[in-house]
Amino acid sequence: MAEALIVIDVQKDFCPGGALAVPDGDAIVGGINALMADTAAVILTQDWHPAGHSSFASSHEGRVPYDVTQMPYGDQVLWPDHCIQGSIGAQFHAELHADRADLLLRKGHNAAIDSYSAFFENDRTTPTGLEGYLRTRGIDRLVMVGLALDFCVNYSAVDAARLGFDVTVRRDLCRAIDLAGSLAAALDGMQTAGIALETAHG
Ligand code: VGL
Ligand code: ZN
Repeated sequence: MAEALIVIDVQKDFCPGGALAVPDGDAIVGGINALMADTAAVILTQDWHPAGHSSFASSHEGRVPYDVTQMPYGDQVLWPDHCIQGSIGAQFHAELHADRADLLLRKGHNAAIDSYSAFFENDRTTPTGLEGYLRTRGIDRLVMVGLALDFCVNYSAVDAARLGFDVTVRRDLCRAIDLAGSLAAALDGMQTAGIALETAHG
């Protein structure tokens, strides 16, 4: 069985100067390029929201970014408008070697449900199709890197572990938003899920 590298949401809007900038988000690009050059199977995910997406604070009267609201599927943080389909902010970081990828997986295109995870939308049941893609390629081990460690990387890693993949998160190739303790909670949750948190591989 084989290993894949999953590069989560290394997009302009999540880097300094972007709409939902993760502190130091661009500092990981060089390391990710090096790791991509070293891994046989590479998948990039791309947050890809329609304008007016339900995860945007601007879609909710009287709400501001980083408020938490109740959705039919549970709590949802309301974000600044970000990664709108076709926008500059939705593009991969200019220095990311995106040409190296076998698969680009877009997520968050359903206006009614956010999708942090590369595997399921935030209802934790609507699949993106990535599980089937990996299994049919005979991939059972995943290394994850990218943005943001406490949201999309965390959800993707926990879902992957739940699906039975062997998951390693390269912490040094991730950066976090860290909203109201979200980083500590994410690290805790990933550890509990049996995910290996490493700062170097191999
Ligand atoms: C993300 C918040 C909203 C992420 C995506 O990539 O971690 N965070 N959309
Ligand atoms: Zn998003």
